[in-house]
Amino acid sequence: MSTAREHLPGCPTWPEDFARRYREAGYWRGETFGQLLRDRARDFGTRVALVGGAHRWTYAELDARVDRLAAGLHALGIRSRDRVVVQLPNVPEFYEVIFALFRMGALPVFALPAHRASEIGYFCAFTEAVAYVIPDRFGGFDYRGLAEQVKASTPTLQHVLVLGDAGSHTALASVAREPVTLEGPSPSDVAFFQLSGGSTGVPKLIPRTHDDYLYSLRASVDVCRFSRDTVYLCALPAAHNFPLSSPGVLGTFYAGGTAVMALSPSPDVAFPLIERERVTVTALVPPLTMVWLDSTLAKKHDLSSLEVLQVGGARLSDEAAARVRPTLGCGLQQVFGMAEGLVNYTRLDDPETRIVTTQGRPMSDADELRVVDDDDVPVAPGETGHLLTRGPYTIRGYYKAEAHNAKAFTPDGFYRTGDLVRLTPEGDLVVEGRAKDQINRGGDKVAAEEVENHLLAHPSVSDAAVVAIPDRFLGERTCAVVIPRGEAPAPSALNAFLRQRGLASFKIPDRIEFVAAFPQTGVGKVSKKALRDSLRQSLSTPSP
Ligand code: OOB
Repeated sequence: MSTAREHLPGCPTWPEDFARRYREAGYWRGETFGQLLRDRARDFGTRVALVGGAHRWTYAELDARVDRLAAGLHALGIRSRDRVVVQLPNVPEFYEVIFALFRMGALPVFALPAHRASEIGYFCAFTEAVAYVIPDRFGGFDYRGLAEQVKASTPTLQHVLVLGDAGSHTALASVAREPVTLEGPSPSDVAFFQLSGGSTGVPKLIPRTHDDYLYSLRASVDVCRFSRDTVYLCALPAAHNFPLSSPGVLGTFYAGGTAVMALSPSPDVAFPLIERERVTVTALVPPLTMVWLDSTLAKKHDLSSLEVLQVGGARLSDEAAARVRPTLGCGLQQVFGMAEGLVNYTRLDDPETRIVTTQGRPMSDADELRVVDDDDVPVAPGETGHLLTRGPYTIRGYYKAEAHNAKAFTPDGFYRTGDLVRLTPEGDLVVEGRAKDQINRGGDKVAAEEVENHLLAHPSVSDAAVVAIPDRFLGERTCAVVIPRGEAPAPSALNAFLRQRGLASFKIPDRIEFVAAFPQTGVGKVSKKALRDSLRQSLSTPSP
């Protein structure tokens, strides 16, 4: 195995002494994703890897399709380390595409189906992407028009590959060629970019290597006891770190199990799939968990195969957590993770109270945690503080973000998660809040500054501050507090303006309030805490 290759410029990496230690301790084993699929095809060739739509692909079929697609992408001119923005819904082809890219060392940038021109244009431009992969239509939206728009403003973008009716672009189905031998990546190479939920004006890109991500899969598979008998339902957006790798679909492949794709997480789509495919495990965010718990469909479908429901992405209330087993008849596993790395799980055999009241503990004994005060000084045991973390699958920096990295990481390489946590005497984490300027809208992360910048572009907006307001269903919703310039615009007009600027719909404020001035902190900055507090008082009636 060679590790001598230069790293991709702009991707901070682990210091050599850490890398050596992680290799020597066996965390990094010199595997790559391309080889992983090859190995599974060899060992489990005839077993079903992936079910979705009309497809039912065995490991051997998936492997062969990946080889053909990789050859076709290579024939188009896509090369090792080229960036490719992938924005596909929960279809089997998602994995065909990303494994083809993995195998040739090209780098998927994982966009979500909800992203629009603002986000996609930025990802394509920032990563200098050469290709963009989309469905023709999904969720009532035509991605081909979006691709036109993005292509016009991204000089590097040469290919738009469409799953389905390609229109003026290239049909993904037409790309495959006879397999050719391609030089694969090194295990220490970046494999892809995940997106950060972030708190800054633009989303940050998270470079994950084959070595580190495969270790996170192996550890996840171990903790979650995935095996050849696992049937995993992918109900959350496939590109998100949780259903991708905690242990998710990639963990399912690692274990030789079967992944089933649900185009929607709603009970009318997911429950029949659980019944038909005898699904054993799936992952949801808290609001969807509430929908499943309250669904009358639970009685109409046989969900008895379901052993574990994983819930994460946002804080699950203890009350909802306690309802999972009695209502759905399966175990609960809380998952507190982040695309930057660290993932905490409650363990399957933990006592019920620990599962219901905590967000679990790190999956690896090599995860280092610090809980500190505002000055980076460790708090007393059991006190709430900022969570910092470092380890063999937690990044050391975002892609091409030197100035931001200096703030987001400590000098000795700990990632500042922005989460406020406390540690229980048993060593479990409880998420108590958040210090980062972000709204966690039921698992969908909204960076306040990003929305504020878009609002500030409106001629009638003098200043804007975006904050979270409590919500019974989503946990939090987004409120934009605006100081108007002259007469206040209609909230609907402001939201239409944001949509027209191409902002993903989950980032459009749920509520807009107009004020004459913002409360200030001692040093004259906007006090978001005071804003949140005053909104909480004035919004005692739930908004429609
Ligand atoms: C997951 O990843 P991201 O990158 O979308 O968001 C990470 C952030 C965390 O820093 C934390 O603020 C929040 O989401 N979060 C939770 C949580 N899980 C994530 N907050 C409270 N309780 C939880 N259980 O969201 C993610 C990645 C991998 C696995 C699971 C979730």
